Amino acid sequence: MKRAIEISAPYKYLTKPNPMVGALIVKDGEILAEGAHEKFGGPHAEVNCFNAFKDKFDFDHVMFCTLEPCNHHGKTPPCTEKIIASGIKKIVIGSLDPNPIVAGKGIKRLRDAGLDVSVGILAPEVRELNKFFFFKHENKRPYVTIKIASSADWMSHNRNGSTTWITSAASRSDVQKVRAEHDVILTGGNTVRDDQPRMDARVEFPTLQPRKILLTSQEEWDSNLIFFKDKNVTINKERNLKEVIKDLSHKEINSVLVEAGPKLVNSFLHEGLCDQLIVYQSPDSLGEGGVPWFEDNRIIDKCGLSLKSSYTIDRDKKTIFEK
Ligand code: AOF
Ligand code: ZN
Repeated sequence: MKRAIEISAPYKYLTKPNPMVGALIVKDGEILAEGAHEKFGGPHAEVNCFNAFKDKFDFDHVMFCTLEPCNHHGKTPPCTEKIIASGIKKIVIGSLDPNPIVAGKGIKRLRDAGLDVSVGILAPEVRELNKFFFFKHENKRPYVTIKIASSADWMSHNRNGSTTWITSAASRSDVQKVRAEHDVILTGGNTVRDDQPRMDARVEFPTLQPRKILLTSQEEWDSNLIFFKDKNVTINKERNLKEVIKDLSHKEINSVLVEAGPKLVNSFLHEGLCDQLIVYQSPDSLGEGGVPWFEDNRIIDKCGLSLKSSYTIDRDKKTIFEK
């Protein structure tokens, strides 16, 4: 199962919002075929694994699959039918699929067809790898990450509007990876107007780009702004953030990254809509001329966030708080 998880992981940025899944065919402790779910909308891991297997099945073959095989007609036909038709008799599954259209039904179908099914091998590892996927289906809403870049004295920017980078180039490049991990980047009108960001994931590996959502009451936007160049933007005029997130819950979206100014960030925090806060913090202070990130100094605690990790990136510190 460790190997099945391992072969699924490289497709992290191409399968989202689908889970990373790996499958193996094993006989007498030897791996005879491997397959992974390689891209969103593409064949599932089990199918790729069967395609890599050229032999005939007997009673000693076992299929290992990190996630419960699907039993629904989605973008691809159900894996359960393919498994049953193959003639394999035993299957070992990492974790149940939390997606309500699959959950438990895949396993029931396999057992009803007479297969020997074991479940729950390295389930915590499968879960951890597919954290946003599990969160979305178990909580019926996407996981919300807020990312901020802060001065040492917790300021966001200079009051006089002068634009200097607060954090180092290494931190800003780390942010690109965080963007690539999420399905949506959400920002506000002030940020798009003042900072002129592109807000795409500029990484050196292939990735599906996150969709962009702009929360704004402004009617007209200059489509020449770089933010709008990739035609990947939805403008949302909804002011109630709970409604914004609720609306996303019905879509194929597991995670949202909020990259905005203090006003919108504080609104998300006050609504308790933050599952993870990532702070990139420079060793330099902005002092009197700075605009503070937080309206309430205890907001991190009040949101139920606690310190998960902290380490240095170049001259900055990256700190992650999580629920
Ligand atoms: C599997 N094997 O490799 C994966 C599964 O739209 P579809 O047809 O691609 O189905 C997506 C759903 O199927 C996804 O939300 C999850 O529940 C399950 N993913 N299942 O048997 C796989 N990636
Ligand atoms: Zn499937």
